[in-house]
Amino acid sequence: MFKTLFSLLAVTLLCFGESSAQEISVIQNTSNRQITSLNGSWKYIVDPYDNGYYSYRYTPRSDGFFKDAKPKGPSDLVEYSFDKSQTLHVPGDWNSQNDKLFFYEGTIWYRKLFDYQLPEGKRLFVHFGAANYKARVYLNGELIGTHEGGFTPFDFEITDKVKAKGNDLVVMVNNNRHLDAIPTVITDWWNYGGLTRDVDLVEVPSTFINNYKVQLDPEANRTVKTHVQLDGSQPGEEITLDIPELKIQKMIKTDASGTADFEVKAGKNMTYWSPKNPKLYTVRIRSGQDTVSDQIGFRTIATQGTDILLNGQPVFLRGICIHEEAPLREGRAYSDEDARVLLTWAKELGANFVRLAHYPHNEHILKMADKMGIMVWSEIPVYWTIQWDNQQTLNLAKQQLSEVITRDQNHASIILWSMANETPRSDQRLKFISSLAQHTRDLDNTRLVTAALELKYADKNTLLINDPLGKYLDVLGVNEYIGWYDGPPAKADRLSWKSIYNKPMVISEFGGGAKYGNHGPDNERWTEEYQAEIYRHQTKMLQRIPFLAGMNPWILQDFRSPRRQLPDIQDFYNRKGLISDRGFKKEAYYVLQDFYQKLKEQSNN
Ligand code: GCB
Repeated sequence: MFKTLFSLLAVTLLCFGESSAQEISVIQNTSNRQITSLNGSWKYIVDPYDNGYYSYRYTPRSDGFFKDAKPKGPSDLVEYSFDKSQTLHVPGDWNSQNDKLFFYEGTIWYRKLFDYQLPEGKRLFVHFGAANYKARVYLNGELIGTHEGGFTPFDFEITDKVKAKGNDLVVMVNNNRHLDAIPTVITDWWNYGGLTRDVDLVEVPSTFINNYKVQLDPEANRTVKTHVQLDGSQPGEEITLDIPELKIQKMIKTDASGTADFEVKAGKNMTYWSPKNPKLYTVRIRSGQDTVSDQIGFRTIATQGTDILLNGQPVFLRGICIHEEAPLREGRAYSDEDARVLLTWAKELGANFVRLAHYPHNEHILKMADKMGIMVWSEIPVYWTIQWDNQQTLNLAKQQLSEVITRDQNHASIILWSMANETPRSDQRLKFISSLAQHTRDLDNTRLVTAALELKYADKNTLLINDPLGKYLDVLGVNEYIGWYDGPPAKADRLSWKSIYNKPMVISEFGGGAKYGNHGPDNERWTEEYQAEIYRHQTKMLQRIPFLAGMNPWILQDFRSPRRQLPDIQDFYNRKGLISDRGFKKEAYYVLQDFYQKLKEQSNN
């Protein structure tokens, strides 16, 4: 059985938004469900010509690698074999697991065998945390679904296809870059391919809680708003919300579409989530045989003039950008442990905020940020050059937004949804991104909308924020590289900033490159001294900007990039990290740490 047609087609008046938007059907909070992990060793076949998919006439084959065929006798011709192939670890990108795959872009076929005894009346889904970039998923030789987009979750129901013994799950993953995709062909990060996040079998009752949102109503004081969407339900099913510590228990019936929307007033004793006190409440939702439990923090986030208000109080975002790369090994980050190390470094730096650049990161880091009290900027890879006129591309961007919002809408840590990074001004781009902003607000009005804009000079000494996109944003993100791509570090001393908007601005990037251990004068590129000098001048300049509400220097750690080739310095790393790829702190780390220490002393977050 596929997910009920009903839930797939449900166009729901979404949680606390103003107008309707398509609800994405993906099971939320899988780690708190009944799961069987399929992580571990998977057999794989490298297929640069898509030979396992296309015939020599370039038509799809009916006997492709998804059949996992074996010769039936000595005369039988089968020109591939999963059984005889090597293995890759899942989760994990392929590039960092085998030297020969370091630069590989194309198709890899993965195979996992498993047994599963599905009890009568239960349903089973195979859930992928992410697969970069396109995935075609087959079970026992049959296609069960496809997905596009490298950083968001998806699942397919296999209730009627799973066997008690000998299931054969094959996934064709392809990470070729495309002009009309999100992201497109040029990025300043590694195009890690593969099953980069957890893969699980999720067992649920025949009617189950597919999606829920339990958040404070931004419009009403201490009101907990709840939205629940059941899958497989009859109208009028009972739903119970339980927050024992707040003595909240509320029972309600779903409407004809299996949805329930309701609100409950929390008492005065409710503690708001904040970096100082990242209080999480155990929240339980029950319906029939299904119970989902979560740890949810309650907070509000809003703007007032040029301030960002957390729980009604102005907050300055002391941030740092992070790519989803493993801190202490090569490749994509995917674990709780990776998240702990990255966020501990950010915390030691004095940060209360991180920008998870440039695409949705894995869920482990959001859970960790909730627990550690770190506010998060989350974004989709609408980066640099996108086909602004292409409706399909816009749909894809919206789909990625829907998927990440559905997955993360209960994480208190996320305060900002970012629509795009450094996109060139044009009418088409304005239409595209403003429509993403509207889509985001339709799905979630408990967070603010931002984008990382490019800088404009009004004259030689004045920077002016006047990008027309600013009109559609709550918070203006601005990337600038004064001292690196834009003049020497001391140039920052003579600049003043103006904005046509009465809105908060966050410097979403600044920085410069240094190779750890490379020392020299502070005007010599790639030395730690030069990088530290940029941070000294930048931090002085930033203090003079009246509408500055936060900052996210670029970046916590050196990261892989195919665009950074300089031998002995870059060697395919972007070196703007404050910490080296091996985990060593550079001089600039300490400059920023001192600055954040001073800011911290002046604030209560
Ligand atoms: C940027 C981009 C970021 C790059 C960075 C750089 O403006 O947003 O993705 O990595 O500059 O290092 O040039």
